[in-house]
Amino acid sequence: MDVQQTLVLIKPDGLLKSLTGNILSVLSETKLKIVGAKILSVKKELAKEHYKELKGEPFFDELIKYIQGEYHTNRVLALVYEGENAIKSVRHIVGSTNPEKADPVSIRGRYGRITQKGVFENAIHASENEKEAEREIKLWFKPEELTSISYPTESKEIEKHELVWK
Ligand code: IDP
Ligand code: MG
Repeated sequence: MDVQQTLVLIKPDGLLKSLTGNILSVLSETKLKIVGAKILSVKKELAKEHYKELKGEPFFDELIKYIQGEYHTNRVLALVYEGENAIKSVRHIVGSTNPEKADPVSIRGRYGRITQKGVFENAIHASENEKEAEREIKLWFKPEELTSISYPTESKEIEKHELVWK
């Protein structure tokens, strides 16, 4: 089995409920290593791009609000895990999408819930397959933000304004 990378997001409900430590402990059981980590506030553009395959679902608008933190806190912890069979191992420990159907000892089974908002609050996101993992890692992280780079890169001059310390 190949060494893979997978994207994990601790969603705003996970952060609001102070579940970060608990979730990271469960993930550490996989023995995978973290090769990228950052906390961020998710812009609408990123939210829509991340969930673009679900456009048209009845819960899509709520899902975009949910990941942007409109129901909880505007923070998401994004991580990249690396190791053998990383994608399936993480998905297994994360559990089913619907937290009420998820194995009770999976992360979503333990910490997720269904509310009246129309979207499952399931605490965590994990890439579904290799294609999605590549797309999502490239969407959420720059190569320089990862300690291990598994996709081709190129050097490009980028002119832009960014916020710097005064
Ligand atoms: P996944 O997160 O297990 O890969 P997806 O089908 O990709 O599941 O859906 C993305 C997210 O959208 C889910 O994690 C959940 O928060 C929400 N979601 C998916 N299906 C439903 C549904 O049927 N009702 C409400 N929310 C849903
Ligand atoms: Mg998915």
